[in-house]
Parts: sequence; structure tokens; C-alpha cells
Amino acid sequence: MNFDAPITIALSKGRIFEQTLPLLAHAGIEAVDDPETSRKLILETNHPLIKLLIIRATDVPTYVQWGAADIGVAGKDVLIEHGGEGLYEPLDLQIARCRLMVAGAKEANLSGNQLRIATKYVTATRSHFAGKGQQVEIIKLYGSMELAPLVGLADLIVDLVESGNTLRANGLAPLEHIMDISSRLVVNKASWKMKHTTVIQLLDALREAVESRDQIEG
Ligand code: PRT
Ligand code: MG
Repeated sequence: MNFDAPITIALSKGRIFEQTLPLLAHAGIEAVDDPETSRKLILETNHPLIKLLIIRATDVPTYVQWGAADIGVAGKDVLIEHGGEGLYEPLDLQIARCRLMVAGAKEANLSGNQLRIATKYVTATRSHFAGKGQQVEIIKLYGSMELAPLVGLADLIVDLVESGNTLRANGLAPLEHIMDISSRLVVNKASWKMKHTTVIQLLDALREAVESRDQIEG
């Protein structure tokens, strides 16, 4: 591929990096270092104009919004909490999939008013319960939400669920599905305009990678 503008792509290490790599490979882009073993935060690729920025998952939309990266990969959960200001979201990469769920003790009451809900996902939680016309009190946490109902901090939690093992290990159960989550490609609005040809080339190659993988998976 013949890119004609420098492009910085913001990614978090872990599942998003691992699952984005094969898609980038389809566009001819390969990382030179492995973020799990390298301490570098800016990774070179085999393409002189393309760099990868390795940052916290929740910081990806911020770096892209402010133009420190042209493009990013972030979970829909993270994008909802960020608000999406200054970003286009042109492609669902269908990676790092999971579900945003209300969870709690199996016998927990889901329908009362003034229930206390502990979560990292305040915006998504507020709009979910507002949509049902239910008044709830939201307690913002930054991690280990499963602990909250066990120690009486909250009646319920809202968290991401993949296998359900984390909930089960803590005696909790998924109670209500809020939405399916996957990671999205986001593009800074200025980069979209100023580096249009390169951005579109990259976007098309990634879209093709997503679609060809869908065909393999059936
Ligand atoms: O871990 P760190 O605090 O650095 O940041 P992060 O948790 O935001 O990053 P990371 O890499 O863990 O998650 C990046 C993105 O992956 C998230 O924003 C989601 O969009 C997506 N994703 C997919 C998940 C999961 N699956 C997932 N299972 N993110 C988190 N989890 C956690 C979940 O919060 C819960 O604690 O895994 C646990 C549940 O997993 P199961 O399999 O036990 O149900
Ligand atoms: Mg994590």
C-alpha cells in the first residue's frame, strides 16, 4: 500500500492490540516491536509513515480527539463514556466483543426505584435505566465492580461480560442485557479531511479484512 501522509494509530495493549494486528496485516502494516515485551510507547511499523501509539484503552478517544493520533481503536463502551466529541466512527472492527450487562445476586430485584448501581460505565448505565423510566443511584467505580454487591456498596453492577466467569466466581449472575460491545475504528475529524486519501485507503483495507474474516467465520 502506498500511503502518502504520516498516520499515527492509537491502540491499547492486550486484547485490542492482539486482535487489531491481523487486520493491520491485511493492510500491509506490521509492528516492529511487541508492546507486551517492549517498553516503547511509540512503535514503528514496517511502513515508515505509520506509527502505533500504545496507551490506556480509556485514553484512546482522547488522544484521537486532540489530534495526537489520527486514528484509534476503542471499545464501544469506552466511546460511549468519552462522548465521541471530535471523532468519526466509520468502521466496526468486530473485535474484543463482549456484552454490557446488569449483574447481581441471582435473586436480586431489578425493578425497584432508588436501586444503587456500581459501575465504571456511568453514561451507558444512566441512559439504560432512564430508558426504562427507572430512577437509580449510580456509584462510579474504576475497577472490580463485582465486589460492590458482596459488601453492600450497591444492589447491582453494570459491567462487561465475556465468558461470565468473573461474575460466577463471585457468586453473581448476569441479569439484564444492555448492549453488545465491539471495538470501533475512530478517526480524528481534522485528519479525515487533511489526510483523506491515506485514511480512506487504510479504512478500505481494514473493512476488507473485517469482511473477509466474516466470510471465513461464516
Ligand atoms: O485493563 P485496563 O484497566 O488497562 O484497561 P481496560 O480494561 O479498559 O482494557 P482492556 O484491554 O481490558 O479492555 C479493552 C476493551 O476490550 C474494553 O473497552 C472492551 O470494549 C473490550 N472487552 C472485551 C473487554 C472484555 N471483553 C472483558 N471481558 N473488556 C473487559 N473485560 C473484563 C470485564 O470488565 C470483566 O472484569 O473481563 C471481565 C469479564 O470477563 P469474563 O470472561 O469473566 O466474563
Ligand atoms: Mg481490563
